[in-house]
Amino acid sequence: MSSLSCGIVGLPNVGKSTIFSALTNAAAESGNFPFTTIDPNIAIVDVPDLRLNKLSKKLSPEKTVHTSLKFVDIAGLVKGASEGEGLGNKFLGNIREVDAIAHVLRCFEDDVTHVFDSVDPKRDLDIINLELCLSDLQILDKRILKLEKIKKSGDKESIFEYEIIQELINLLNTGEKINLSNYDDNHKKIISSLNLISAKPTIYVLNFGNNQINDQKIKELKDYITNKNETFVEIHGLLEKEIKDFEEAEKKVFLKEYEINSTGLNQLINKVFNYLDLITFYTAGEKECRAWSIIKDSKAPEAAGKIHTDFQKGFIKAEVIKYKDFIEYKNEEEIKKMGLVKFEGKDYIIKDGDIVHFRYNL
Ligand SMILES: Nc1nc2c(ncn2[C@@H]2O[C@H](COP(=O)(O)OP(=O)(O)O)[C@@H](O)[C@H]2O)c(=O)[nH]1
Ligand SMILES: [Mg+2]
Repeated sequence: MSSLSCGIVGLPNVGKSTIFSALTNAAAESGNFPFTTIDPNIAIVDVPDLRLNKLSKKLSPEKTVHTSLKFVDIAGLVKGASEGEGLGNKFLGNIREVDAIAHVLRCFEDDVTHVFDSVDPKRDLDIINLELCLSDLQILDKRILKLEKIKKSGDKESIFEYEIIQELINLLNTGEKINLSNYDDNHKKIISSLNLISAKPTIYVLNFGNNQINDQKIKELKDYITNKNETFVEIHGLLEKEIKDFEEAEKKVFLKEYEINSTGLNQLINKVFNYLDLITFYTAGEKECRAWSIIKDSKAPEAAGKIHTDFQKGFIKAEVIKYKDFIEYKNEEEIKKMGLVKFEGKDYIIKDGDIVHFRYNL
């Protein structure tokens, strides 16, 4: 199964690569946070999951498998990227391939120069988003030219798509990104098919340092993001990277001294995961405890198909135990006795936290 991916995006020198290596180093060091580096710019990170940890503790399986997320450190975009400036088209292409975006904003002052010689995350946010919008406008302009011809034949679908695209063009021209949650399913389907960067789920990463910008500026930035109905996490990128070699106890003291919690990275991973409208179900046995992610509102056979296509083809039923019951009772026999194992058919919608055993016929 391929992992979902998150691109780390932003202007040069805002701390993207620092955060990328903090992610992977944290993984290497803590052990409960494993990762694999595929490429200097690509790493696959396990999604921290307290429920899975508990299941595993209860069953002591031979193997525990988390769901994973792929992070891609995408080189800095510059002003004019959508016009090809600074290899812009290549980097924008990299962004088009990911499922979600972590947009890093520099909130620290430093000797290291910022591309615009001054630190102003709100300005940076607008610059990057404008490039994303412009890049999508190029795609939409091409598409609408094609549709103009087809639509003359009176094809209803083309006319509908034409109207949506016109709406999107108007929006992007104002420099605002596309918020999928503002649209109904018919619109969403078409918008998703266009694979627009400016419609990808985005989390802003406020990257702080010792020498951070003043509180007023930070507050303004947070309000700005919140007013757009978007979300952010706060990270001390350099610090989280530098304490990688510390002992666990030493690390705690250090973080306390700086009055920060070490969960900036965990928060980022979990938020990306939630933002993608995913839920987690589990398979739990003595051999393996495993977390699986599926799109919200998926039915049981689709969930079975995540594990193996044969499970989906030959689906008979799903035996479902709620996570809470699984943890509360001593063993499955007891859960059965209490009538808490439910047999569900092909129309059952998998719920977050379900522990599922699929029955199938090959
Ligand atoms: N003071 C401080 N410096 C940082 C922080 N994060 C990154 N840097 C420094 O800023 C420079 C650029 O960071 P880098 O991660 O390479 O930025 P990128 O171009 O966005 O990938 C490097 O010299 C980092 O050490 C931070 O949180 N605080
Ligand atoms: Mg970099």
